[in-house]
Amino acid sequence: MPMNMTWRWYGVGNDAIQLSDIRQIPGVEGIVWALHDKLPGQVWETAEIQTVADQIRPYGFHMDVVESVNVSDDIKTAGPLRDQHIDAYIQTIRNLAPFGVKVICYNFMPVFDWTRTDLFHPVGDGSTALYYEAAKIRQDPREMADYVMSFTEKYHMTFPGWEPERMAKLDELFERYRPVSKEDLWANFRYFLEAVMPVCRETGIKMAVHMDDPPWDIFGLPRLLVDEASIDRFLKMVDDPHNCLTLCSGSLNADPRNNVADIVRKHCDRIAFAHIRNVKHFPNGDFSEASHRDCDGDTGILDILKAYHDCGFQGYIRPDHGRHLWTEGPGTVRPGYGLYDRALGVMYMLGVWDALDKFDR
Ligand SMILES: [Mn+2]
Repeated sequence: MPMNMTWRWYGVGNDAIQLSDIRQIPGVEGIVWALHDKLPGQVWETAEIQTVADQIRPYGFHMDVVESVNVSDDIKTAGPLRDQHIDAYIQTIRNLAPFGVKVICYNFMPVFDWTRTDLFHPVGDGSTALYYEAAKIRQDPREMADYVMSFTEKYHMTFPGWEPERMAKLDELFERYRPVSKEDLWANFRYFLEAVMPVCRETGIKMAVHMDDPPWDIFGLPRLLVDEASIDRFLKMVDDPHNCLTLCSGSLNADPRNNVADIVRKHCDRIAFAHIRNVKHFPNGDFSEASHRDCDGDTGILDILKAYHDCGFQGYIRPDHGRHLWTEGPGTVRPGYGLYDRALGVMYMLGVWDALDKFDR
């Protein structure tokens, strides 16, 4: 104790998993939530937040962590609506504060959010998992976007960061990002953070940026939060205790050179939210997501949990993506967000944590 175990849930009518199911998983204290029908740049209204609060709270869960309040392309590219969208973001933070929200997870990835080439790749034991085939990402971004969007069409399921409204204008989006260099993107990031830090100080809400997933440039688009050096730069750029990390172990360790446990030890006080995900690497640069068990992947889950425990981590933590097990498959489950493997992940993490609490004093 006392890290705070949470569970990402997509909302009524948007997630097959019920809050009553989640309550039966030992140790889950809070729901990581969002208003998933909001487009980047829009204000989250109090009444809309209240609706979700009324769903979550009767089950005894807190709603301290929001994932995600998405950052608009105008903010990322310094487009004409940048300041208007920042004002909307600030208003959203103000509207979230009275509900007890403590952490906003977001990302600053250009065009695409997380990127995978197969959402239901066979793991070998009958389960499936998200998979990244390096050769496919060297080709046409449209092909990959069409693949991901085919799930949206077939199963009426939209993915955060893959809004159909944005993906319909993919060529236009690429045009907008074309003149934005990596240094420009850093400058736009800084502009955004410096604008929202005052309301964060006022409300106590921490902005916790998610790592880029995967942590390298894709399709010629720059990506910023990719390794220890870029995380150092980010934290120094806006050196405020409200400027924090969502340290996603699986995103970072998609590049096997990233030692996540070292980063935990270095920046524990600036990690507001820990995503625990295990990844298995293949020699050709492909990777597959794996069960949370340390030996099923290469991410070093035990080292990472030990690092958090040693630091006395008191932030929020959740199982990140899981495999799809048993009856879970296309159409019955959000890719990466099934019930069973994430529940197993919770128990694995709590098992390790409880053992460290008891024996590693
Ligand atoms: Mn993550």
